Amino acid sequence: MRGDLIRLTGVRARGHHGVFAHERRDGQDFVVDVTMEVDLAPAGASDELSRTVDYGAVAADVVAVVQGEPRDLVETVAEEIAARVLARPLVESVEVTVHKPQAPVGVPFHDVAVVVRRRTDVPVVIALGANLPGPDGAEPAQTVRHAAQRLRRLRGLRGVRVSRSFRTAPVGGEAVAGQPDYVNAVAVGRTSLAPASLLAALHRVEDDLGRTRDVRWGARTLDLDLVQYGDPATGADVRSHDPEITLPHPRAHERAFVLVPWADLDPGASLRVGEGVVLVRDLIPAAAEQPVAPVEETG
Ligand code: PH2
Ligand code: MG
Ligand code: MG
Repeated sequence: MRGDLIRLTGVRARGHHGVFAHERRDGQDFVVDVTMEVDLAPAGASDELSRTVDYGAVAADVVAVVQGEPRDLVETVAEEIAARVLARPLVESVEVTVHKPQAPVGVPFHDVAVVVRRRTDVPVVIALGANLPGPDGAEPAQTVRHAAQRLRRLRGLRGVRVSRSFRTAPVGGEAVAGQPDYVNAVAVGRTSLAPASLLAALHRVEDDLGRTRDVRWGARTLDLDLVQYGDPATGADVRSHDPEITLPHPRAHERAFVLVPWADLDPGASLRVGEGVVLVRDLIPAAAEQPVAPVEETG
């Protein structure tokens, strides 16, 4: 755990977990510690409870599991608590310790505990685009390769795979008229970061590679967009209408510069469009008039 933490310790409740009949019958005390990795900067800056994890709610999760369905093993109890805590938005990873100080150990002892560590692991899709040289004169194709490299090393993002790069005509009518062609690619990976934290990390990469934020839809050194967070095929994708972070990306389904690299990388990929879920490759024909061609690889 390398980021900010919320630590809740010594939550005590009575449960009937254990292998022995007398444990099931009589019950005993269980004591639980939970450490959660949560990006605390948004809450610290806004003073809003909705931007962090409510430890009271986590304590209630713990008690519900301890007092709930009796299990043979404390391992199972710990696993269930970890799953509940991880299901809360903003929790990146969790460590759960379940102590059983009255366990039937047979000799005098102080405490016995199990510790499980679990991490959120959500599939994400990121679109990369560039159509201006970088501050050091880097060509857009080079900037996209550089950005891909940064994504592979980003804390909280794992298993990153990046598509080939494609040269694409600017899409967006009036707003983009006269802009140079773009180089676009798509990256997929799995993250433990909450959507807002991942987006903030993408913005830092944009900034580091010379992005200047001036006009909306203006030509840019580098644009990294979060296209999808979670897997819509299992209904587990995040949907957000927050203007700061709209998910899935509201225009991805009609943009060949996203669809073509994405399907090239992952032919079975699916995207939520309204209430439906469609294969990315099936959306390409409707965007066929938008010019997209693989970038020639040089060396
Ligand atoms: N990005 C836009 C607007 N238009 N067109 C292409 N071809 N590629 C882009 O990445 C792109 C665009 C706004 O982000
Ligand atoms: Mg964009
Ligand atoms: Mg953007």
